[in-house]
Amino acid sequence: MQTHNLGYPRIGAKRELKKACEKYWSGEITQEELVRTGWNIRIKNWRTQQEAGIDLIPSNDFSFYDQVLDMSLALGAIPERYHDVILDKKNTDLDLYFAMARGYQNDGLDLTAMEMTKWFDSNYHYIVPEFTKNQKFRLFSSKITNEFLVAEQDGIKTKPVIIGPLSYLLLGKEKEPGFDRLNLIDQLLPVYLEILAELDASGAEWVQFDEPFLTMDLTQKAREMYPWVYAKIRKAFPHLKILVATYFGGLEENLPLALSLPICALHLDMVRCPKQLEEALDQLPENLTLSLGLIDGRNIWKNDFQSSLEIIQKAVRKIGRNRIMIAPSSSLLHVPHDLEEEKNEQQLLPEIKAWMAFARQKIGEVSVLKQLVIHPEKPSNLQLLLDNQITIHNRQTSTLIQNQEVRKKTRAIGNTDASSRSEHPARKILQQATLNFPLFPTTTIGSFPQTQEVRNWRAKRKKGEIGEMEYQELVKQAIAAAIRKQEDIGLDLLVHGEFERNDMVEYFGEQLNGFAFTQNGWVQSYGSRCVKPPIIYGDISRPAPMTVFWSSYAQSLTRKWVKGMLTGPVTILQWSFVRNDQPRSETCKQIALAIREEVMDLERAGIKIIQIDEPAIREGLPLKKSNWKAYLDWAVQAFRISSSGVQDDTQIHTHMCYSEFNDIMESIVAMDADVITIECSRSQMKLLDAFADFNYPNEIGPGVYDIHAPRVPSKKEMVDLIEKAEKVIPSEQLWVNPDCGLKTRKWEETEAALKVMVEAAREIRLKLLKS
Ligand code: THG
Ligand code: ZN
Repeated sequence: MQTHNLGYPRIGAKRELKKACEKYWSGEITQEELVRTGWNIRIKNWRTQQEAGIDLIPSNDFSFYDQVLDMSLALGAIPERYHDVILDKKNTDLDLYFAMARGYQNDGLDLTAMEMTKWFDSNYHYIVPEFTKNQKFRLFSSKITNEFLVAEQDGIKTKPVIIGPLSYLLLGKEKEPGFDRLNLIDQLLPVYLEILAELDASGAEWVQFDEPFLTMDLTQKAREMYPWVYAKIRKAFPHLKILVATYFGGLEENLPLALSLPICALHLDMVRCPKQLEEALDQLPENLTLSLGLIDGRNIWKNDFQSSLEIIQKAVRKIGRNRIMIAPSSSLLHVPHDLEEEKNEQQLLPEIKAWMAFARQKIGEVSVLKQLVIHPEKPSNLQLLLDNQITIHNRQTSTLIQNQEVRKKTRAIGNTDASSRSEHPARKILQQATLNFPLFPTTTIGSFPQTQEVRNWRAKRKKGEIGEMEYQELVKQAIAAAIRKQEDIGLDLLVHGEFERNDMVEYFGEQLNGFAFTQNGWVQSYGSRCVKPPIIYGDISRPAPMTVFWSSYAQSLTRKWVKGMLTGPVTILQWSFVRNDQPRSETCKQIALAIREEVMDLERAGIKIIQIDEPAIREGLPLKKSNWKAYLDWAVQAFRISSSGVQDDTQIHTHMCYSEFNDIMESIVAMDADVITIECSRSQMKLLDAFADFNYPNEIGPGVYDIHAPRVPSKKEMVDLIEKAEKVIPSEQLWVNPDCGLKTRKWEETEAALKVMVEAAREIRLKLLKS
């Protein structure tokens, strides 16, 4: 029985990679220094796993930005527009790589970044490969082999991890019409074989092919290609041991297909889909090894050894120890590095910390499970098992988890949404009477620039260098300045700017009961950007108002309306580590009730417009379509619970980004927000078609400019976009706003762009008057 790991976090235990990358980008360190930091992290990770006793340690799981982009570089899938970057002799392949990831402005070149999208149902984002009809591939970088060789010099024979050819094609998109990217397999496969030839020649024994698409709905064509592709690989390298890794779900109808592949081992996610074991064992061909993904790679709870052992024993009885591998369910990219970095007992109670495991602890668990199988009678092993059972029992029975009051409330609301509101047309009349907005009202999504200064205030307050009152005074000044700026710009609906918030989920979690926080629990979100997801360990309640103080202060400064800003229940759930002892829908309902209380307190305080953001509602969609309805039903219900306790003339807004709306339109309508603002400018209003096709009945603010770059668009560009929107949505339903929040921008560009946006709205109103 072998232990292995699918991937280790790569940002470094103290976010060393993030810091080095950002320093390199701003010219503070050399490329050599950045590259050295990269090797140090890799070597440290390999040694950590070796010391933990992992038999097969992954390599090529490291990346300077994103593992899918690494693959595009390895395969030479580099869109033509970036080729000029390396014409400049100062630039290396790494600079080319960063140009693809982040865009490149220099020496007359002005290249935008490649598109980025969500990695399955996680909060990680990857760079989408781009394919043309005549796409050529060639072996461009030797990163995969290099990592293997460096590890070998360090005495570790790793298992290189690469994205399987079919999942790689499926992750990408066609950049021109008239072809199917799957047909590129004939051009692609030879390059994969070259990579394998290099690895083979370097002495690699195992290679892991990630094929997460096997857990999704596949077309018949894709299903037919799988055996063909892996047969070619097998034929070219009969001695290489190929492990195909599937994760984030069960194989279900693709199980027979996966079991039929001519490979050495198949990895199954036993956390998301434990029930697939039975069928897999029944159908397992004689020469196939089964890798059991037992340790949750997507969450931070300790493994329940007893139940993992039961699964392993079941498999052992059927196929024997030698054909079993044990591992985490997925790459550990999605969990923080090391729980031992959490030293502050006020912040993370020791009782709760004892229930948790981060990446370093999880590979320890994999190793212990093996020991428990091999030497079950050894006293030290018995002790480990016993300790684990006690911890699991403590968590189940802890008084920290249960809040009867909350349970009573969620039971009472049942499957209703407790809505007391009229239909939207009636609400709209009442709202307009109170709010009195012009046509094409202008607003922003909520956040204004989080300058270094603002971040410093928070850091100083945390360290005790400034007191609570002093901090509040500083934030108040920032709010007052933002209100004045918005009035000067001439926006119709103002926001307070969210200067008091770190992250839109963390901020609310910190004020709710049932949430715990880490000091250093960083997880990569994209590139060098990280998030520190809160940990939902118990029943959720709201001990006190969370945003009323700041929103009312902002409203007191102006005669214009100021929006109250909240994060919605589905997004708080989706961007947290969630307790695994009850259904996610139940936890979401508890959050929804807490947000509902906040909404009603804001209303009582005189806030007439309240925005409840749900940017993550789409990424929470199950990977298989057959499970969508159940999710969408409870997700929509949660939003409605949070939003529908108010009077008809209180206006509810919501905001979503990164979303393709076509296949979830019905649910968006069912959310019944009075106004929805969406990201739209990068798609040139294409995303709006879904709303138009559906005759979306409520109001919409399609984003009229992209906030991801510092560029200030011209008035004409924005007018053109608004006119495009007007062609498909009646003007009485339209709002004018940027694509998303402005926290990552600087004030200078923000003010300039918003001024142009307000002028664009005025021009449209004039045109309407004249026509
Ligand atoms: N919060 C959370 N998840 C998210 C987003 C968010 N997922 C989707 C999207 N937004 C991802 N985007 C970002 C953008 C910026 C940052 C992180 C994710 C970011 N992080 C800081 C960093 O890495 O330097 C750290 C933030 C902090 O200091 O708390 O800038 O908005 N949960
Ligand atoms: Zn957004």
